[in-house]
Amino acid sequence: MTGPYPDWDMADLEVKYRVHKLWQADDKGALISSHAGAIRAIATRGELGASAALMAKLPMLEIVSCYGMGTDAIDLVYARGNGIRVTNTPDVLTEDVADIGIGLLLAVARQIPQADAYVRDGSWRQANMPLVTRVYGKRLGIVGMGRIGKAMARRAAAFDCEIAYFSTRKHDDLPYDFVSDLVEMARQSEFLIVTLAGGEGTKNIVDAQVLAALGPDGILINISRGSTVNETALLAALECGAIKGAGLDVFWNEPRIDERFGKLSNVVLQPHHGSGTVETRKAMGQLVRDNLAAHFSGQTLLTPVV
Ligand code: 8YV
Repeated sequence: MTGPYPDWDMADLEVKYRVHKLWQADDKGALISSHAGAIRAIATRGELGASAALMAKLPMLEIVSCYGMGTDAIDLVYARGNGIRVTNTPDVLTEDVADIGIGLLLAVARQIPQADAYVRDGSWRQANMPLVTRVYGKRLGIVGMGRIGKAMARRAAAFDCEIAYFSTRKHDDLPYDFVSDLVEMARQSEFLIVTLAGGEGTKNIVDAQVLAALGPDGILINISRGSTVNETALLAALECGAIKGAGLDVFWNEPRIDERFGKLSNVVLQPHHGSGTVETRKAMGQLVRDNLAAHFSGQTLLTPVV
């Protein structure tokens, strides 16, 4: 295991397998080399993944089971080329991640954290709080129209938002406006919600030009991967008011994020916690364990990626 899972998963895994805990080892290289000939599976987390260098050290490796939907941190090319199966945890986390997308949007636009502080610190006794931004009925652009993008759109529809999306293709079955140019969609949107998968193909896709098009009244929400947004451009835009605000669940260099975020008053920050509910994490852990069990009993994998 590259990182810890909740106790209910650890307990089950430790009964069924001989578990080596990479995150606890002082000398990770020594732990890997001393068990390299025996390790047949890696249980990893979305943000930790499995590099080609790690997999190459494990000649008996058969499967990487990821506790997460995103497999951008797993070298899928290496896995494919070396007959290593890869599984992830799609579907079970979709609704929770979309929930936090809406939560962040409301928190930033309606300034819920600031309003909470306003009540607590007694400012309300002196004056009414300054007015905030409406969410209902606004123009909302969704970047990426996969499972989470669709779940986000369903929620935004309940707020009577006008919904557009940018995606690799038009989805004829969806009633939302397809915009093939991301800058153009940002120009048309008051809120931009990033739900894309991470990886090389989407790296820094939200760049300075997209943020400039979103403009000084625009709000950016990122519930996908930090890599999809050019963070240098985002920090600059937030600091100078080129966009109004941002709600961010994901960052570059998690968990040691850029300290400039903490100094901004127009952001609401989350510790990569979109899927972080007890209910979803239980389902994710179950799926990791079920995929491993299926593999080792010769059954079909439940959610194969490779
Ligand atoms: C993390 C995620 O995996 O599903 C994903 O792709 O990024 C998250 O659900 C989660 O934090 C567990 O590591």
